[in-house]
Amino acid sequence: MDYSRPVQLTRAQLADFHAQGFLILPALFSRAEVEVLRAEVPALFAEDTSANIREKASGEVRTAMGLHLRSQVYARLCHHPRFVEPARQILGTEQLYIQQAKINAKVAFSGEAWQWHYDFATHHREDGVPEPLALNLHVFLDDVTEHNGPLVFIPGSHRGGPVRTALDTETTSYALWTVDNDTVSQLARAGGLVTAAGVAGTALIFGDCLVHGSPPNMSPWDRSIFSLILNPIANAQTRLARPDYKHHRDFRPVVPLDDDCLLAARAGAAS
Ligand SMILES: O=C(O)CCC(=O)C(=O)O
Repeated sequence: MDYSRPVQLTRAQLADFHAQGFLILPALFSRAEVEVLRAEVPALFAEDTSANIREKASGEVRTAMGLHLRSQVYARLCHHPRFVEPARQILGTEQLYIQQAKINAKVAFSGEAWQWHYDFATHHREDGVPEPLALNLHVFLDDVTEHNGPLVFIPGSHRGGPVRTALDTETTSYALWTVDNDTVSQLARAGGLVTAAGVAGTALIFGDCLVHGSPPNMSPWDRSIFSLILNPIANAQTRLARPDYKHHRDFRPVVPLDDDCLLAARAGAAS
């Protein structure tokens, strides 16, 4: 991977994204960059804030939200050209705002599931987002394997548009609009299932109607993934019901920083 230039997706990758609904970009961020990101995590998880949402059973942090407002390093990551440029390319606009910036952790032995869902169900029903355009961009902060609670995608499940959902407030501590088993079976019969695994630094990009979920982490290995949601400003939320950390209200366009912005943050901190 050439880390010296902003990543432009190839035509084949763009075609794949539209056909499958997601991309897996192995080692998009280097080990050194991942270390800069990981170094922030203990202090963020230790904060006593409603933006740190805890697992139902263990009380461990399940998701830590609003991160670009809580950490300079994560603010840089949200403006990283390797995230922003592909998002601009896919969506065909430079006018994107940061909708959500979080880490989903799954602690060894106790990290809980994310039920089958697609993101637009929540964006539309909770926040009044008009169209399923938002992109979810992930970077793995740990190696993610089939054992430690990886995301599982149903390829092509976005193609028929939004499917039926119901609000699940019981299964986990995070209320989610979920897809029922019959619909998942039908979609998986057509598209199969893909496990999104890779070494730390691997990135994912997936669309707002792609059905996905992730199993509990019963392995002895932690699993943390950073997730940035970028949405076109023209498609912004129309209902400000949820807290800012779940859907940010700053609709200014995200402007990419230099490609070395993460390593520069570490150099700045050391000097
Ligand atoms: O972190 C996970 O396992 C699930 C994340 C997810 O479903 C999402 O970002 O929409």
